[in-house]
Amino acid sequence: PDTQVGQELLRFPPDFLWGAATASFQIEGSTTADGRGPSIWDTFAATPGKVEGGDTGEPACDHYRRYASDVGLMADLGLGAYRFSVAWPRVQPTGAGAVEERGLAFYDRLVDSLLAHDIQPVATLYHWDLPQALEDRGGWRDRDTAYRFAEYAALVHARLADRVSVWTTLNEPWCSAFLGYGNGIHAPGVVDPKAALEAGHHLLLAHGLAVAALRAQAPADHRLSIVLNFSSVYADDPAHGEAVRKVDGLQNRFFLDPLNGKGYPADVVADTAWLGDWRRVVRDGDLDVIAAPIDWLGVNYYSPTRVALSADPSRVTPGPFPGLRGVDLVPPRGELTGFGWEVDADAFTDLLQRLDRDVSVPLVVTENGSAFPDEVTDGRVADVERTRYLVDHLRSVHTAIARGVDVRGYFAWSLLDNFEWAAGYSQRFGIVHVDYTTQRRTVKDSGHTFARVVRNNAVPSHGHRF
Ligand code: GBH
Repeated sequence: PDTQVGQELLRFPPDFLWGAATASFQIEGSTTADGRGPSIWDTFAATPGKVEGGDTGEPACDHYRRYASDVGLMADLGLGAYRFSVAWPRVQPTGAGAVEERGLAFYDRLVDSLLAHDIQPVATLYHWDLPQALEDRGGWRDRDTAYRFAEYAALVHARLADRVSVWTTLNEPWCSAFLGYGNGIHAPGVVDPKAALEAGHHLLLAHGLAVAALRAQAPADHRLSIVLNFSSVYADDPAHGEAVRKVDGLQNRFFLDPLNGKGYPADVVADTAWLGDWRRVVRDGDLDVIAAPIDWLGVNYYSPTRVALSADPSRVTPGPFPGLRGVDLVPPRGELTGFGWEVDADAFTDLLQRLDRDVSVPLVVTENGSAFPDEVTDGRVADVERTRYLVDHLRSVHTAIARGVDVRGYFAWSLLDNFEWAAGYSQRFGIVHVDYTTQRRTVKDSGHTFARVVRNNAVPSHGHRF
């Protein structure tokens, strides 16, 4: 009954890594437990009007206390890997100096529990929860934050290095810089496009310094990476290629090119020059630090971006892209997720093939997923749209691999419904449903489907039932 006529299995490579991803602030709760200091997201969420429904990091998924049963859930799903992030303010409550042993001990317990279930830990050192004390000194606008990050990264790595060998420095510096300091829809909520580009540089510098620090102390088999959020950019009218170039520059190449040792893209530098000279923060040697070799690149993909040239070429484009002018961001079309993001699985294959040309290290899909409003009915969550999104996007990954792209793994975003940043708890991305009143977890149909994908190391060639 599960299969359709003509259905076959599309197999993934033998050692393909299957997992699910989360982030500390989105799931942990317990925001004042065991000496944790405040982060910029605690402050932002406590500021009226910033997060939908006035939602905060409490209780989230209460994962700080329920991690052991959550790891049990991962084991039930058959996951081979789990991507989590470490909360900097748990480890260094003020972002510098003294280590809070109780905070570090939580990640010890989490890692031990994963290993006891044969689940490979994949640790992200920064998924947006900057210690508030560092923001009070300028946050990512201040160069010093990059050095503090490298120190913090080295001490977390030193503690877990005997058990965790796969590491990510930053998750999506695009969001930290451009949403945090550009249009202010994320913490710390600063609206200053020039500062956003400067923050982008300090984040890349922080990555490079952390890679150097980890490399100096890591065993040779440790694998270091950064995770970027990419989008394929399209214009309907081929005459609007200039709009594609501009948005691709700020979405993708601003981060990719310096990591690839090419420095900041000349066209982006020219397009943003009217904001003032943000490159004054780029010091001699910084670009070499940023270009430190990594072992793999994390790819987060959700939706494509559609653009057109504005009728008025000097019009400043409202939205997250600092300094963008003369471009209209075209509304999404076709099937949309509950968040209003466009569903386009072919754009994912395009993206992976493009990255294969632009990147010389293996790729891992570190996030991919969709938000829809789910309900538990008789103990079941029939999330038809999310299941279809999942299977279609997995077929896109399979197609890219068949075309020669070196993709080593796929992590579903997210293991659990969780605190969806400015949208609070209103958007559910989990393959497992969370009832925020009872903290009950219910594996959604998409979760059961993902478990079958993992078990078979394959997706069905047609349809979505499996
Ligand atoms: C990721 O960011 C985060 O890493 C993760 O923490 C988060 O929970 C997850 O995605 C879901 O949001 O407005 O239609 O043009 C995603 C970065 C940037 C992707 C904005 C979608 C806008 C799409 N996002 N982008 S649209």
